[in-house]
Amino acid sequence: MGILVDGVWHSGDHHETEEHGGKFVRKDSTFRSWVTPDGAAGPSGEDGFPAEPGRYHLYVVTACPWAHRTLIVRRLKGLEDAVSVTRMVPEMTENGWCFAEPGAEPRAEPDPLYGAKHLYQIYLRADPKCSARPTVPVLWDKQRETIVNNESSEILRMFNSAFNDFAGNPDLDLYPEELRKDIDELNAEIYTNVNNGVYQCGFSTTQDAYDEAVSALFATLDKVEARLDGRRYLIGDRLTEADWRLYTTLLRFDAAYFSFFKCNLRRIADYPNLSNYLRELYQIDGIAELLDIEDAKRQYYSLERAWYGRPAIVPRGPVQDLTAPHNRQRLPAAA
Ligand SMILES: N[C@@H](CCC(=O)N[C@@H](CS)C(=O)NCC(=O)O)C(=O)O
Repeated sequence: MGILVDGVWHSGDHHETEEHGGKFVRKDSTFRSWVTPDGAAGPSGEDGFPAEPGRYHLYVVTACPWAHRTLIVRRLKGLEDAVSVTRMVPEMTENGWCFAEPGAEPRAEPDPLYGAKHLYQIYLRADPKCSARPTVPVLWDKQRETIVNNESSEILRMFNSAFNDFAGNPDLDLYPEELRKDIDELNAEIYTNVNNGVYQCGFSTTQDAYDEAVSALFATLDKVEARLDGRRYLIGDRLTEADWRLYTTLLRFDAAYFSFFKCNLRRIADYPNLSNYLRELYQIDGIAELLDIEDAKRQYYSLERAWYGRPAIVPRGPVQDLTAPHNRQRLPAAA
């Protein structure tokens, strides 16, 4: 998990937890411009890029929960023809994320734009003096040949509203005006304690930091379990971005976070509401195929090499069936 400093690539682990008492503190994303329908500035005055079909490219690792959520919204909005995608190899290497060799991977491709080998080369193309962690997802502008944005929560919002003129599903709104306050509040807690919380459990380098993270994670999961008792979805009777942001963590939980990140007080399978809710979302048309859970296991366990200096061993289990029926029809959903 290397890092770029002033345009120079440094391999190795650079999480600097010792500066934060053993806690994992995620760095803010670097590129924060916005695509808007007409190229006007973004919601907080960010540089604007105009939405145009075929102009933007998404670099992802499907195993990454942050990248996965942008793929989900791209799919739900019907943006497959408008925004192209390259999937990278789901394995963390000395050189960070890598593009696949032609034909070598079942679910990853070479870089179609520049023939790059590593993601950090794409960051350097955007800014030769770049200082950043080369993370996925990356939204790339083929015309200006630069990174528009590498923050998934923002890419998700752009896909939701900027490309409606050529989206297959322009009427779908995952962040409706009247629900924004509730969505933002839930997102904040779920991001801190769950989406990022699992990483804090896994990346902590002191017992206290881990103990704090694991308590907060399960306190929030317990709360969400209770919330889903009377509501079909997180906000109520309609799916919003809050659900899809939670979904990508729930989907990886039992297969990766429970074991590899020591998030092991309970499995999602042990929560009746969360597990049924997870299966409902997984079974929505077009969703399951966006991630093969084996890729997620491969991605997380690939860290064993960097952490323990030996080849990674990917565990066989757990046995789980996300296609099994769910019971969520008992709660009302909006038409
Ligand atoms: N805040 C970013 C986080 C993205 C992120 O951390 N992605 C991980 C993959 S799961 C990554 O690329 N990590 C590489 C690294 O940290 O070096 C977002 O939501 O887009």
